[in-house]
Amino acid sequence: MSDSTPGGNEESGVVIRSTGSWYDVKTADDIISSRIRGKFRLGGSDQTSPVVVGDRVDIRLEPDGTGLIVSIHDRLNRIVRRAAGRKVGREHIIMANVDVAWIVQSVLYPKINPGFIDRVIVMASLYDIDVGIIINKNDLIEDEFEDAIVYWTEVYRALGYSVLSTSALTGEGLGVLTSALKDKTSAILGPSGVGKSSLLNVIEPDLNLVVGDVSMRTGKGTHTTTSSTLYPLSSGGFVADTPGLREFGLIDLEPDMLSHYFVEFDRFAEYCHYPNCTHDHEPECRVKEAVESHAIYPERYESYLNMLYSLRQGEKDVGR
Ligand SMILES: Nc1nc2c(ncn2[C@@H]2O[C@H](COP(=O)(O)OP(=O)(O)O)[C@@H](O)[C@H]2O)c(=O)[nH]1
Ligand SMILES: [Mg+2]
Ligand SMILES: [Zn+2]
Repeated sequence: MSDSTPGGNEESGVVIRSTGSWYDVKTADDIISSRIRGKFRLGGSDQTSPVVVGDRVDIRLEPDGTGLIVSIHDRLNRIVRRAAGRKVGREHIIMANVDVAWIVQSVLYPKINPGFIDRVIVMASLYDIDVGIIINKNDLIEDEFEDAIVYWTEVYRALGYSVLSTSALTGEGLGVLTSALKDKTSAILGPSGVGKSSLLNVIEPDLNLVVGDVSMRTGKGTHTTTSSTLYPLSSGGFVADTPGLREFGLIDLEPDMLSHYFVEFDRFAEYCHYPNCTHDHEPECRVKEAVESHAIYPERYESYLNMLYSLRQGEKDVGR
């Protein structure tokens, strides 16, 4: 993708913020406000923006101190979802070059949504991005739903994902999260209101991110973070606060391939009668048998079917 190598007045850096027409590029010792060269486009791709947060770029330094992005390095991976609204069918890249995707959920306001977790896990696995789960607002746990929180924690731990129990209010679990973020590039993903910005404010107080109210009527957060931004961490590494994702539409995935991204299905799927079994209606399906015998969590199977059906319909109505 590079059409030039950094020379005398060129430097390489990472895009840490995008405002639409300007991009903040962090170089070795500066942050340079940069534009994109007029005709410069990523070859033939169908994206909402050619340069995204996390991209490694080469910039040419202009006499006025701004930069001109002249090339984008190949992306290792990306976090992408099907764009919602009028741009349905197009992809919306949330961030590029991610080491770990942390899925944030909360105990209450809004309550935990395993369907969302499963969708992000599938997307991240598709691009070989490690996944962790944060269940925030653990200060709000009360007897009546404690069992549910314990249950979901067990489900995802049993699948091999780390699950952190945190509170931005009391600071619980934040030492573990801080160590997990060190020296990595991490994306913090989740719906509005779960406490993404609040968690980052505790970990890195200088960030002063705006924290939103949660509507008492709908239990949903307000969208205060409108685009992804990468923040350098004082202990090393970068973390991205991302806009609240109400829905997470899958893209780049054929329905037949979906079950490969449900890690616990694999060891049963290889014995299904039909080699291309989708574990839906087919007879002699070992995955369905495993669900019946509780060797696979029924909620994960339900989530799988929801995703399978929406992928088959081309995700016309993106699941929550
Ligand atoms: N009780 C409690 N409230 C929290 C916690 N974390 C965030 N909140 C509140 O949840 C609301 C949304 O927080 P915010 O950080 O803006 O969420 P974001 O939309 O995910 O970035 C705010 O009113 C926060 O004060 C927590 O751990 N416990
Ligand atoms: Mg926020
Ligand atoms: Zn099957």
